[in-house]
Amino acid sequence: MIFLKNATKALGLLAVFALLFGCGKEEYPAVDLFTWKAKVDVTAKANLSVNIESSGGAAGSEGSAKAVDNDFNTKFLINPYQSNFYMQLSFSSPQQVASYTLTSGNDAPGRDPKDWKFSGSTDGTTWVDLDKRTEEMFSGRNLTNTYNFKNKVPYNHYRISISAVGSGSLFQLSEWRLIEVPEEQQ
Ligand SMILES: [Ca+2]
Repeated sequence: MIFLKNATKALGLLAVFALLFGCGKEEYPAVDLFTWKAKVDVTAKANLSVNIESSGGAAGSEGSAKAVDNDFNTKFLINPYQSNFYMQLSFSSPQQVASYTLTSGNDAPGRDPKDWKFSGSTDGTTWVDLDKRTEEMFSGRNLTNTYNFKNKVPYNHYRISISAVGSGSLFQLSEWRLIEVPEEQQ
């Protein structure tokens, strides 16, 4: 009983110290609720184009449309993959994209993207490099990795140029999503 009483006293003292010195107090950044904008997945507003298509066409069972259908259980597959391969999403009005996700396929990790660059363009001709990744890995199948970077400019076109896959001569991807991130959240 004495031990319990002492333990209770000790806990009480700890609680007082915590209150006095602010232990455990959460710190939130100042947010103006009137101007705050949420991060938004804008993929559905865009049109996808690719420079290498699946053998069954864009609308085929493993065509490029499957990379942006918001379904992790469908995938885009090309055979053979070539190192000049890219996918492009184009918007009718510019979007301030500063994050994207890639979701690995259901099988064969060697077909996952490994090296790539992510670029933005206003006119679809002149490109600005926004993000570059090398030796990327997916730690599981149908697994989503998120890639964040800073970008203040709203672009009409975004392109991911995949210069290497894990191994072999095929490429596959379950999903590619673009996220609009307001400047104050970057
Ligand atoms: Ca999909």
